[in-house]
Amino acid sequence: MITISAFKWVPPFAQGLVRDLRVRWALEEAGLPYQTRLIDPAVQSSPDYRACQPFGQVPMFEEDGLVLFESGSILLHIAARTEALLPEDQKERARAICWMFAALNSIEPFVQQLAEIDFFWPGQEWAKLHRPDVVNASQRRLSELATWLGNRDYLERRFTVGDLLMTSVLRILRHTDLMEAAPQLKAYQARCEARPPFQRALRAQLADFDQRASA
Ligand SMILES: N[C@@H](CCC(=O)N[C@@H](CS)C(=O)NCC(=O)O)C(=O)O
Repeated sequence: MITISAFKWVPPFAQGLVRDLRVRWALEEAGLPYQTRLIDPAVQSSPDYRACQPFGQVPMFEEDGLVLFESGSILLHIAARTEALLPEDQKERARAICWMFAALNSIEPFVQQLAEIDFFWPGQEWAKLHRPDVVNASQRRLSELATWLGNRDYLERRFTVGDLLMTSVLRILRHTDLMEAAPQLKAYQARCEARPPFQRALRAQLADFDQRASA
């Protein structure tokens, strides 16, 4: 049985964003059952957990003695097991993986910086000064992504793990109005999030937080 780590609880601003969500989504798309290891800050810093996830973060993936960390690598490992996430055609496969890297390396650093400024450093003078530059950089990347997308339904011919990861990254902007300037990108995100596997994954993450809240 696959085990993934997730947080026992996070504040509302982070619920529905924590990176185990993208792994749950991939597992749902692949039809692979999993269980969660719910952790708290004490576990995060424990030697036992650090042996699985060197940075003490979530998500961590474990199956049959194989332990993986970094959501991108976990997604690639899951996607390689199903045509539902990675096409069999070698060129299409390579393009899907290309979009995974684009999501992680060309979009996420900007939107993550913005989220950190807004959630972790609000009111700090340096953050107020730096924020407009981060907004501009994020907007530029969104506009470039929207241009690529054009009238396509997905980043390539069909839904792949590249879309799953890109959508997961775009969600980080949900507290802003940045997506309003790119209606086709917003529609793309909505199209991917309407998939039943995403809805199941989201419900599962939120249910784990509810479980802790009612404990
Ligand atoms: N690059 C890592 C980032 C993981 C990450 O930032 N996880 C967050 C939750 S979304 C976390 O565990 N934060 C707590 C910490 O960094 O101590 C990945 O994609 O897996």
